[in-house]
Amino acid sequence: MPPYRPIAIPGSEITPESVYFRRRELLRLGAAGGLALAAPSFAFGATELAARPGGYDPDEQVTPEADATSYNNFYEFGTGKADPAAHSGEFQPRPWTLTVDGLAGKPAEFDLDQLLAFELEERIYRMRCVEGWSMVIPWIGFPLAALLDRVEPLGSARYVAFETVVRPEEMPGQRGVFQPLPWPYVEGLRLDEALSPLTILSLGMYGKTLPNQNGAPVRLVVPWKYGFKGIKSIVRITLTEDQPVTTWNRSAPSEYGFYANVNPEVDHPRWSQATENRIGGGGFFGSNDRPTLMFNGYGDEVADLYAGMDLKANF
Ligand SMILES: Nc1nc2c(c(=O)[nH]1)N[C@H]1C(S)=C(S)[C@@H](COP(=O)(O)O)O[C@H]1N2
Ligand SMILES: [Mo]
Repeated sequence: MPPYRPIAIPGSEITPESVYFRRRELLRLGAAGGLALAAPSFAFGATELAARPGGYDPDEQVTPEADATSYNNFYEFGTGKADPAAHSGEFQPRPWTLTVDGLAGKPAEFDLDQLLAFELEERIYRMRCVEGWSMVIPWIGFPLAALLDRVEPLGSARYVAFETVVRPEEMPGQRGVFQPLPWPYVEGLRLDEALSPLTILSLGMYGKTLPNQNGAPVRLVVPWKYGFKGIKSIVRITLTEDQPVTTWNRSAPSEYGFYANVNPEVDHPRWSQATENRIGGGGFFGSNDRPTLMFNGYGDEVADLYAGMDLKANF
């Protein structure tokens, strides 16, 4: 069973003028609507989530769009959760150039139209932040593997490095007196993690192009890892032989590992990772806390990547 269902947007429907995705009924995922997702090929619909061992609530729902676009981490626009939505209005995600280079037989540059011409799919993924909150987001994107295939990785390539744009004139968090992080924001994956069919480059969410605060125009989504792996507004992807430097690991190595795998047994030094607070979705009486699952519940798909590794030492 494939882990996703193609969204089937013909390339001809995507033009520079209408960079807008067809809104789908399945975005209306609700208690009743979720049942419509029971198509056998859709592994991450609500019904499947409920059926997974280790058990998410049967009513696990897509996070309200208003929450997913107003509660963000994107330090280039400020360190508060409301800052990215409030202070990303000046950011210009078009035109855009994504350079893919390094240990590649055919390094290349991709503009937005070329990225939109990849076969786009919708993926509803559970997302988990190391801070202890989680969401369920309907992304639109394509497997990173498809992009990497295009540039023909050399046999010596073992890792993939990612880099966010630096634009102090459009990103208030990069021009303040207080610089919370070194820029550019950088991230990395091992090549086999990057080639996992679950790993996508996202160009949209909730049936639309990405809002600036969520990483327009193109960002990484790696659903079994903590959110900081999901680097936003990417301008460069580089195939490397050595393990790349990653922003949070460099800033606080004892708190944020290179692997960033969701592992409820490895506490953050200052707080537990055993449970998570699901943003939005009610919880009128009491909390929205739920147990955190190993690999964020995607173990069936990705546990093999870490066979033989000590995931407490490599967190
Ligand atoms: N460039 C950049 N990418 C980033 C961040 C950032 O500060 N800058 N924050 C990361 C963190 S900590 C999280 S939890 C996710 C949040 O993504 P979301 O706002 O789409 O939920 O983005 C990640 N990607
Ligand atoms: Mo995060």
